[in-house]
Amino acid sequence: MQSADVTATFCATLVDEWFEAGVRYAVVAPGSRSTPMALAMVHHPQLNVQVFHDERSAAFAALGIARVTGVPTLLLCTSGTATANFHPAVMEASHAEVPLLVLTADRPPELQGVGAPQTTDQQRLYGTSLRLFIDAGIPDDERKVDWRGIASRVLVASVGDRPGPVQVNLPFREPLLGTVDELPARTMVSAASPHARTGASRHVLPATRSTPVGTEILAKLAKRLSGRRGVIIAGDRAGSPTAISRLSTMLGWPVFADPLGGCRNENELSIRHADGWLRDDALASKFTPDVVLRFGALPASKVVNTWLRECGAEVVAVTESPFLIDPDRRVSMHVFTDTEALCRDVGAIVNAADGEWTHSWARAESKARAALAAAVDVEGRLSEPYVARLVVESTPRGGSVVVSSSMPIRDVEWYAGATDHVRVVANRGVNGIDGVVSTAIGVAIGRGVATTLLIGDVAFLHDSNGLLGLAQRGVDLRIVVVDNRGGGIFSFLAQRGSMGEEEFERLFGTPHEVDIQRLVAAHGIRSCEVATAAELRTSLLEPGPSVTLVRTNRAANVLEHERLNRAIIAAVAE
Ligand SMILES: Cc1ncc(C[n+]2csc(CCOP(=O)(O)OP(=O)(O)O)c2C)c(N)n1
Ligand SMILES: [Mg+2]
Repeated sequence: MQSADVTATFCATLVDEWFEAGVRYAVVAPGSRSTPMALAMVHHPQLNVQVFHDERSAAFAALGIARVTGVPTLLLCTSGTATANFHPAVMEASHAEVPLLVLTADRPPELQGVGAPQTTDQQRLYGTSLRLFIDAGIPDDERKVDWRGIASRVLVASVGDRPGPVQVNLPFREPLLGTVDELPARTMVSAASPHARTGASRHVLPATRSTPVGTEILAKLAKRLSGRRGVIIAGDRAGSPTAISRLSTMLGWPVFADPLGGCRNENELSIRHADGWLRDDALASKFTPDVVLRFGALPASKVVNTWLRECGAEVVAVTESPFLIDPDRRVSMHVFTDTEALCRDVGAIVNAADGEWTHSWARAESKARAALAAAVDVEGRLSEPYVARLVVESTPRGGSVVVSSSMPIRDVEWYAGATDHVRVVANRGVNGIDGVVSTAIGVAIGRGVATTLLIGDVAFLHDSNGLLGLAQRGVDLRIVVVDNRGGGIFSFLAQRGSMGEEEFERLFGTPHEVDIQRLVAAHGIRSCEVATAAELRTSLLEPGPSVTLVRTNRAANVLEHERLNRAIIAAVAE
């Protein structure tokens, strides 16, 4: 076989193996060295291939797709600096446990280290963010039998106990254009493999882990949890919201319902606004639990996290991946298992809390909800908390809401109503404000349903390259930009009071003069500006892509948060 044909056949084999295992999406950034793999992707009859100009944007889109499908997304670029632009999304994927198959095209070994153009060291480029690195070497038809193994090794590593990104470095020698020959036969997998669904071919996706909780662990849990005053935390990657909500009802324990955990519903024990009243020390002390049962990641609220750290309760953490998030070193027992199995087993053996405990939480939450609903609407004018509520509420049932760091995610966590009619997604692995528009595009592609993005002006401008080609992607993405002319989060931090206005604005407030609507128009995307709740609702009725701009003021926003929190505290204290 000619070397170009070997390369083409090698790439087609990898793509075939990945598709057979369940991979359905590929995101490709343009370049020459990656040609053999790009062609293998677009020539696959069923693989959905999305092209993005900017590699950073491409990587975040792939992240968004992989996050909502739970299946690894292929991500391809050419050699050189292109590969480094994947890095932020690879970091997020690592921390947020999202499976990504990162494919970096490379120059062949003889062009390494000799100053050849567009050539740099791409080995283990993403360092400790990777679950596995493989350099595939120059495709060689003597090693045809190994080709499918390369594809399946990285795939299995990306969907392992701790899902995450893997990198396959792909050195290709010219010529790059070849003809695909017969592919090597698909591997037979024995039914004994934990990932095999059938004996015929590999089906590793989506990964299912339903490990029963052992009796020894259950006995330990019963001792810690039974009959006690507990609270449940359901954060990102908490696992089955239905199982957690059912356990909450059975035990009479409130659930701190982070929107990312899926338990934020109309149930009276679904606690949405505790961040407000836990700011009051006297009130907070009346709600001290004996034990905290935490599923998944921590919420964003500093108030809630500080209260959890300092209230003295024992903390039991349950995670569906072996990695424990415990920055405060408060966890005394960590169970790595399937949430549904754990909830079922614990529900069967643990006695409920006393009724007074359950009632006091339900009462507080219902008062907080009523007070907030009344206070947040001031003649229909839009504040940042109100926008967060309206964006969630206005997203069609079954749709997605993507929320940017940093005030939008907080406003949704603190002030939004129920979110169980939608899927809420945020990049909270490393909390970056980069790539958020592109992540939302990925979410919209991956789920194929209406998607709303709530984002601040700085984060929006940071990833305005996400708008490249958006008008042509056929996705229903409705972007709401809260434009407070800079970083509103910093007005809540100690930095604000510790320096003069001018220095604060220069370093933290960072105002800008960008005309966002004109920027959006340059990309051929519809936009409008709204000032009232009715206008925002109307604007969100229409399918996207669209951008809705809401102008707010950073200083007034701090006061509005204080006003709402006071209203919540007053109502709960009553
Ligand atoms: C990539 C990255 N750079 C910088 C930061 C630090 N940072 C956090 S919030 C923020 C400002 C965000 O402003 P905006 O998007 O307008 O939201 P607002 O705070 O105004 O709601 C910055 C710069 C970050 N988290 N990620
Ligand atoms: Mg802002």
